[in-house]
Order: sequence, then C-alpha cells, then structure tokens
Amino acid sequence: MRASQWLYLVGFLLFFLFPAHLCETCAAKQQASLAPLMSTVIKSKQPFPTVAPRILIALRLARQQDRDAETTFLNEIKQRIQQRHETLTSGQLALIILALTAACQTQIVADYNLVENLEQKFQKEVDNIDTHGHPLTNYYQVGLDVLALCLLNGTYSTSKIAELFSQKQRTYYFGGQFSVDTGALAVLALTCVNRRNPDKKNESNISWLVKKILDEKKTDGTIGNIYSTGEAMQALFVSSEYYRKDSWDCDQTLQTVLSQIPQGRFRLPIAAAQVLPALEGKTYLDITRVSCRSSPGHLNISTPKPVKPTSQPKENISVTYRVVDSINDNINDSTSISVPKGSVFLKVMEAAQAKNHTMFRFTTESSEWGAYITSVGGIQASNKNRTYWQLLSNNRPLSQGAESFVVSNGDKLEVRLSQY
Ligand code: B12
Repeated sequence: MRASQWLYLVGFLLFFLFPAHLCETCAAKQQASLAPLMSTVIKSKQPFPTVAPRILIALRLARQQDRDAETTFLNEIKQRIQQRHETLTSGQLALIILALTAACQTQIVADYNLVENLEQKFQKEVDNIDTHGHPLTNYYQVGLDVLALCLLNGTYSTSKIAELFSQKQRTYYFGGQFSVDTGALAVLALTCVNRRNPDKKNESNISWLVKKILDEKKTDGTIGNIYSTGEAMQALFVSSEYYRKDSWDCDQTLQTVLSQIPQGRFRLPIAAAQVLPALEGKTYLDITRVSCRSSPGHLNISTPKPVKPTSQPKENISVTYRVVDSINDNINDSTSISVPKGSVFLKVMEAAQAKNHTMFRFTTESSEWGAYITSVGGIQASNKNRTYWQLLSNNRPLSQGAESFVVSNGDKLEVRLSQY
C-alpha cells in the first residue's frame, strides 16, 4: 500500500472513531427549528437596557435577516444613548457598542465617543478590583468590556487582562459554584485579545477556563445549565485548539438545546437572544465580520399558536418555605404553604407574606429576567456588600428566577442571604 493510501485509511478511521472532530462549530440545520426563538425576540417590547442590544446582535448574526426588526431595535438603542448613556453600567455600554458594530453603525459609536467612554468605565472596574478585590459590577461584565474594547481597537493592557482573568476562585464562582456564563465570556474576550497579541498567561487562562467549562458538561450535553449552554458553546467554538475533539460532542449539545425550545425554556426574549447566536453556529467574535451590504429582508415567521389550557379547577400543592440569613447565621422555621399546581416561586413568597408579613415581606425589582428579589423580611441585599438573596429548592440553587421557576409538590423552598 502506498503512503498516500495509508494516510487516506488513517483519516477514514479517525473520521469514524472521533466524529466530533468535524465539529468546531455546529449550527441548527433547519431554520424552522429556530423560528419560535426568532419570533420571541422580534416581538419583544421589554424596555431594559440590555434587551435591545442582545436582540440586535442575535438578529445580525442570524442567517436569515429581518431588516424591519433590526431597525426597530437599532432605533431603541439610539434613543438610549442620546438620552443617558452615562448611567449605564460598563457591561450595558459594552453590549450597546457590540450591537451597533454588528449593525454596521460604527459611525454612531465614534460620534458619541462610546469606546472612550467604555475605556473609562472599564478603568473604574479595574480600580475597584485593585482596591476592593472585586469589580464594581461583576466579572461577566468585565468580560463584555474587554471583548468590546478588543473588537473595536480600544486601549487596554494585555498583561493587565491576563492578571484580571487569572485562575482565581473569586472571579468565576457564585455561591461555591463555577459560573459557566462568566467563564465563557472570559474565553471569548481572552481569545480576541490573544489573537491580536499572543500572551502565554492569557493562553494558560483560556486553557484552564476551557477545562472548567467542559467539567460542567452534563450527560445530556448541557453545559452548566440550559441558560449558560449557548455562551459555553460560543466559547468552545473559538477555543478548539485547547481541548481534545472527543471531549465535547457539539451536536449532542445542540440537539439538547433545540429540544428545549418547544418546552418554552427560552420564552423570555433575553434567554432567546442569548442562545440564538450559538444555534446559528456564530460567536460574539463574528460581530465585526457581519456583512454590511444592505439586502432587503423581512422574516415571515409563522409560529404555531400556543395551545390554551382548558380551564379546570386547579388542584393545590403543598411546599415548605423558609428564609435563611447565612451571613448572620439566622434561620427561620419553615412554614408550610399551599398554592395552585403550576405556581411559580414568587407565588409561594406572596402566600408566605400574606401569612406572616413581618417575617416574609419582600421587595423586587423588575429586570429582563423577571422579578429580582431585593429584600426579604426587611433585610436588603446590597451590591455594595456583594450580598444577594439566593433562591433554592431542595437545597439546590435554582437556574431560573422567582417569576419563572415552577414549584412542585413537596419542594423545600428557601431564600438565603448569600455572598457573591
Ligand atoms: C452576575 C450575575 C448574577 C449576580 C448579579 C449581581 C451583580 N451585581 O452582579 C448574582 C450572583 C447576584 C446573581 C443572582 C442570581 N442569578 Co444571575 N447572573 C449573573 C450573570 C452571570 C451576569 C449578569 C450580567 O451582569 N449581565 C450583563 C449586564 C450588562 O446585564 P444587566 O441586565 O445589567 O444584568 C443584571 C441582571 O442580569 C441582574 N441579574 C443577574 N442574575 C439575575 C437573575 C434573575 C432571575 C434576575 C431577575 C435578574 C438577574 O443582575 C445583573 C447586574 O445588575 C448572568 C449570566 C447571563 N448569561 O446573563 C446570570 C443569570 C442572569 N442569573 C441567573 C440566575 C438563575 C440567578 C439567580 C436566580 C440564582 C439563584 N439560584 O439564586 C439569582 C437571582 C436571585 C434573586 N435575588 O432574584 C440566570 C437566569 C436564568 C433564567 N432563565 O432566569 C443566569 C442567566 C445564569 C444562568 N445561566 O443560570 N446573578
């Protein structure tokens, strides 16, 4: 057998032994499977500062374009920067810059000095890390800042970035759990920085992060939870030289995410917008590569109407609920609460509040992910002290907020004042 024939044979064998070799990126083959997500984002009317930028990015990275929808979300972003871009957090501004770039509006970025503005906000994050040991916001947003500054040729120090994203527990963990979203954003940002200016420390950080992300892979292919999987996929798309091809089956992850769409897992526009780029086989590093040639396009998405549940008298379920202040070691007794089947966590909190106002009163703030619990029993969580009310069921942190998580009979529910 000639050498070339041997090579052919070896290649053929590798192909079948390691099918994941083929899959540096993988994308949903049928556009129709993404139609419910496209429809969710296009119809979104949420006014929060990160929703329009996330949606515009998702629309611009999609294979099928909808110019009308792009214009709507672009106008919303323009209005926001005209009104009050000084009040935005660093990550919110970074997302706006990324969205304007994806929509070929770099002139607006220049006219409003958005990159310079982001450089200043980023510097404040760095100063806060240097003096207090943590950013003003969080490392997810610092990752967004670096990504936007890198893609738009802003000023930053490569060695400082290697230091910021080094392999430290407190950078990537919330409540003892590795934050896949934060790690994935860091991989995207560091990959951009490293492609411009290779640096051994940054490479070692990427390698460590990729391993951590792969360690969070579940048997069904989900990485972290279903809401971090899209961003984890993006991170793995751009870092294939850091892992063995047989250590991640991209197609399995893709199929699992696709199978969750009809279950309504991405009902919130922000959730749909965050997962869409990965399902299109794209990453946030593609934002500067989007074609700026204008072509007319309007998506005619027809999604099946949701089946209205027939109204039957609802049976009640019973759960227990308690409030724990893990910072001051204060634990309340659990109380038993009865709510209609299908109720969300917030409904249980309302029922508990009606039962004992002093102990269970609570306040919320609305955000793109629904209601964010800000205080319970008169104790306020504080960004300054890095405390938050963590939500748990059967001692496990929830992967959804109080307004989305549907409770089950017998659940032991808890809100726990925790540190992040
Ligand atoms: C940092 C972060 C946090 C921080 C936020 C505080 C801070 N000042 O940084 C802390 C650790 C407190 C936190 C808490 C929670 N989080 Co969180 N968080 C994130 C993360 C990694 C980044 C958010 C961010 O900065 N985005 C970028 C900026 C520019 O956008 P922003 O709109 O200004 O961000 C604000 C909101 O996102 C808000 N926020 C953060 N998490 C959550 C969760 C809910 C339910 C709500 C309503 C708001 C909210 O805080 C951000 C900063 O002010 C995202 C990951 C992601 N992919 O989005 C998860 C994420 C949004 N969080 C999530 C969850 C589930 C929670 C918790 C419910 C976890 C728990 N079991 O308790 C709690 C909220 C409980 C409550 N009190 O209501 C999920 C939401 C999924 C979903 N379908 O609802 C995400 C997507 C992570 C994931 N993959 O599971 N979170």
